Amino acid sequence: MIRSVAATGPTFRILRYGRAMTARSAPTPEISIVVPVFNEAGAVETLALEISTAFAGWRHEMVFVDDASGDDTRARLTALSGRLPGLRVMGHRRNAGQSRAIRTGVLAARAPLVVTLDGDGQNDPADAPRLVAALRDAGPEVAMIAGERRKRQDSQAKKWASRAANGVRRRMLRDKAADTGCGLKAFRREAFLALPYFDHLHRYLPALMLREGFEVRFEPVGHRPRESGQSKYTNLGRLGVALFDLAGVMWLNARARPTGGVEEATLPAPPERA
Ligand SMILES: Nc1nc2c(ncn2[C@@H]2O[C@H](COP(=O)(O)OP(=O)(O)O)[C@@H](O)[C@H]2O)c(=O)[nH]1
Ligand SMILES: [Mg+2]
Repeated sequence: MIRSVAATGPTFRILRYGRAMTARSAPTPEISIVVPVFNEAGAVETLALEISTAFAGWRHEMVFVDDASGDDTRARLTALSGRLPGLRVMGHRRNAGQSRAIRTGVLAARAPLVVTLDGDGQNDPADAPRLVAALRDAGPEVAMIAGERRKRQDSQAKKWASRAANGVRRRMLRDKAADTGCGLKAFRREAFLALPYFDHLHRYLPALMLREGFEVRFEPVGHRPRESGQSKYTNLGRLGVALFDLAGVMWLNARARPTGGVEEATLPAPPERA
């Protein structure tokens, strides 16, 4: 008898909203812009319009992923989708975190290149096309161009905590990344989906890309103050999981066994038939 097992529960059911079907049936985009949002009702409309302006010259789609917000983030986005045909609004049934929301968006993305931005408007959408163009023009060995925030517009306590966390992570993982918390990153969809998934994965993308043998580049980007809503992370909460995750990524690296590059043999042409 065949026995089958399936994961059950809301994680595997994705809800589609608004004009998603219309955006999904449009011509294949060059770039998918993925934005994870959780209780960002005050920011999402302006952000979606700014992204649309920044990518006006590109065949693009925006995939906003609402992570079961308690406010009207999702309703505001769906209302906007009538005005922005490139906007797709997806949602989780329960809160699953920023990394899971990014993964949901990347899985849904139809373009081979993806760029992510924070949903609170702190990343400037005007910086995003530069990263995407650099990735498009780079060789296939470059899997990601990651933004590094210059002049961070956050509290002093957050800046210190972030500097310390980045310093420890960089020393332990040797990923050469100065600012993995920056939400602005352009990467190849295929490369991202080749990485092992875990909660808070988004802070370890450079290390995990290097682990798969890809090259990662960094590009300075701007940063803006949060104009609405509240930060979803506390320094103490972040520290707790950061140590746990760091140990996990060190284990992953220790078990990586790189190939040094994969080659495919050129086979001789088959003999011509008489
Ligand atoms: N989907 C999702 N996004 C989240 C969650 N927590 C934070 N975010 C998003 O991740 C981004 C960064 O979070 P934020 O609170 O601004 O972090 P900070 O800039 O470090 O203070 C924002 O777009 C948030 O909406 C979450 O649980 N789920
Ligand atoms: Mg923020």
